[in-house]
Parts: sequence; C-alpha cells; structure tokens
Amino acid sequence: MGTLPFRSGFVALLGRPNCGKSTLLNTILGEEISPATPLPQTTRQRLRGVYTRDTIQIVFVDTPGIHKGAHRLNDSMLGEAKDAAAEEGIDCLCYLVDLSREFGEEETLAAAIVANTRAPRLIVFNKADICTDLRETIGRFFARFPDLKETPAVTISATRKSDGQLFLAALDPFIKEGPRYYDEETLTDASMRFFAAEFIRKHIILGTRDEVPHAVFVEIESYKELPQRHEISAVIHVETIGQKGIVIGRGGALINRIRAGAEKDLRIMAGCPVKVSCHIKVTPHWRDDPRFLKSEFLRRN
Ligand SMILES: Nc1nc2c(ncn2[C@@H]2O[C@H](COP(=O)(O)OP(=O)(O)OP(=O)(O)O)[C@@H](O)[C@H]2O)c(=O)[nH]1
Ligand SMILES: [Mg+2]
Repeated sequence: MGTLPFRSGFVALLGRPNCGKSTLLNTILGEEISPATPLPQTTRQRLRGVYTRDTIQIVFVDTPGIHKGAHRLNDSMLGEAKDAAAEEGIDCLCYLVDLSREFGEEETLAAAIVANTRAPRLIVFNKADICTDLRETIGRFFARFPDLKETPAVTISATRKSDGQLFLAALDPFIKEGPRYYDEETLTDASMRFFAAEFIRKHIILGTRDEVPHAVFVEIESYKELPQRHEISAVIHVETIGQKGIVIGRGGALINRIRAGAEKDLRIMAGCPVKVSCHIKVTPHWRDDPRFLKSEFLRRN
C-alpha cells in the first residue's frame, strides 16, 4: 500500500456579521484564536487559522462580516471580506448563513459577493440548533437566492465540536494534493501583538453596549517578552469623553475586568503569565482616519 499524498488548501470563511465565522474557526482549531462575541462586526480584519492533521493542511481565512456602514472603518472591513473572496488560489469559499435571523439586506450583499466569485463554493447553514424550522428556512434562502441553488451545502451548529467534523467532511472534496504551507505546530500567521489587541478588544466588547464597542480601537504600544512573563502596554482609543468614562467604569471596575479577562485569554496563547496595562485616550473620528484603517497598521500594531 502506498502512502496517501499530502493534501492542502485555502478556505475563506465569509458571511454577514454575527453568522458564526470566527466561532467555526475556533471550533475547528480547538483553540480560541479569533474572538467571537454576540456583537456583530467583531472581526475587523482577515486572520489565518491553520488546521493540520496527518496528511492534510487547511489554511482558513476568517473575515469581517459583510455589511455597509457609515465609516471608513466599515468600508475597510467590507474590503477585507471582498479581497478574501477574490483572492487567487482559494480552494473553497465557505459562505456561512445564519439560519436564526431573518435574511436582510446584508444577506443580499453577502450572497451577491459570493455569487460573483470564481472560487469553488460551499454554503454552510449555521446555528441549526436555534433555527425553529430548518427545511422551511433553507427553502426560503434558496427561493431568495436562486443563483446559489446548485451550490453544495452543509447544515451545522458551529458551537458544536461534532459539527466541526461534519463541516470538515463537507470540505474534504475541495482539498486537493498540495504542499504543507505551515509547520505542524503553527495555528495562525498573526503575531502576539495582534492577539493582545484583539483579546483586549474582546473584553471591551463583552463589557460595553450600543456604540461603545464599535468606537474602540486597541493599539499595542509595547509588547515585551520577559523570561517569566509577557508585559503588554496598550492604548485604548475611544471617540468621546463619555466613552472613556464607560470603559474605565465605576472606580475602575470595568477596565480592571477587561485587563483581567485579556490576561487570562492571552496566557493560554503565550504559554506564560501575561501582564496587561492600559490607558485610555480620546481620539475623535478615528474610524474615519486612514492611519487607523490600513491593514498594515493593524497588523504592525
Ligand atoms: N446558538 C448558536 N450560536 C452560535 C453558533 N455559531 C455562532 N454562534 C454565536 O453567534 C455569535 C457570533 O459569532 P461569531 O463567531 O463572533 O460571528 P462572526 O461571523 O465571526 O461575526 P463577525 O466577526 O462580527 O462578522 C456568538 O455569540 C456565537 O457564540 C451556533 O451554531 N449556534
Ligand atoms: Mg468574526
């Protein structure tokens, strides 16, 4: 018996905000690398997550939710998703559809972007666990987007580990013979600085509401890898003085919780204790400031 050839591929995860892209990526990798929260528009830029088993490697690309918004930040997020869809060499574009909410304008935009790509496609109907009538809802989806009728589809709950396997099985035919792009231990291409910013932001999202989580930008001023621990110093940009007060919280209660939450998450990734210190700065209109929106700025961060 000969050995099986190594297979590999690039898979983009696309869909409207909050449909479960980051959750699915985390479930498959068995580790939280892409913050997933109840807030739509959590993910702001592309992130690669690498799944490697004996003879297969899949490079997943998580993307911001497809939506339109008033700020340049929204345009930049939409650009990130469109670029991921149009990238050469994508072996499968997974279009995640949230079955638990009405299909609205964002779904129409997402479906149009997906329908216009040349990459092979898989529809991933998600949140099956909280959909009241699967058959009817999926029927309504195809009635609304008839162009996608012939596209293969799988129905899952991204929060269920066993459904991650179901998804991988549906993806299997798209993954052809190819090289190992990353070594076996690599889970992602992003830096600890990037994760520091993302996990601090995650805990701000979890602790605030309304416009506040959208008005926050986390900048990493310094990231020191000391022998015993990592020390991170961050600036949390907000747009108004009122938001600054909210993020600090009564007697510093919220900012302390944000720090503690981020330290706990980052400790898992860093493999050692992590100390986070933050200060909060009012930077009006950063969401329309190109300096804050360039991917390189975010990645360098
Ligand atoms: N019940 C249920 N909830 C889910 C499922 N998948 C995701 N969620 C929840 O949906 C919310 C959004 O999930 P995310 O993974 O952050 O969604 P996303 O598509 O990455 O969102 P953006 O980054 O904003 O585009 C979170 O609260 C998840 O826990 C699912 O299969 N079932
Ligand atoms: Mg996300």
